[in-house]
Amino acid sequence: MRHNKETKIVVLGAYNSGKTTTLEQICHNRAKVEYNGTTTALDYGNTMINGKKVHFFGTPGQDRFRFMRRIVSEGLDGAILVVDNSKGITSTDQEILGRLDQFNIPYVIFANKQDLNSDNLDTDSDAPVIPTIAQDGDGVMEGVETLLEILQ
Ligand SMILES: Nc1nc2c(ncn2[C@@H]2O[C@H](COP(=O)(O)OP(=O)(O)O)[C@@H](O)[C@H]2O)c(=O)[nH]1
Ligand SMILES: [Mg+2]
Repeated sequence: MRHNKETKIVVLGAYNSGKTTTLEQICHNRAKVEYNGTTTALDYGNTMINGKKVHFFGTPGQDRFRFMRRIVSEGLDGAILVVDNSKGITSTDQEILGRLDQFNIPYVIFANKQDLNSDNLDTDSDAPVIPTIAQDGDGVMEGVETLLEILQ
């Protein structure tokens, strides 16, 4: 039951890119399902931004949980693709980018782990690329605000 003042954002990306860490930086109210420190089913959190409630859903990166990405991505307003900048765009990221573009879903790309590699991220996407260090919170809220501006 979603109120129309509420926004649903999905955090996507390859395994270990920093999705859960990003969500932890954004959200004050959180829930997650983990096994041995790895997201198995989903991450969820919400927060108020400029008087609006924004819901964030994280997804597992492993291929065996691909079906969860589809369920979690139902009815989304926008997406954040979290890329490990020390690895660049992986095949999982490429597949996600293809889907986002195909369905015209507004999104931003977080070029995460800038502390490990601060080179420009090489991508053929037109979406804004925001450099982040999720574990320190660097760039994260700026990136969320960039996405929310695109959604308006
Ligand atoms: N060096 C570095 N490590 C990070 C950064 N963000 C996340 N990590 C680490 O990367 C690992 C995977 O992060 P996690 O958020 O669990 O990734 P997920 O699988 O995408 O949810 C963890 O050990 C994090 O502490 C970052 O900006 N820099
Ligand atoms: Mg995770």
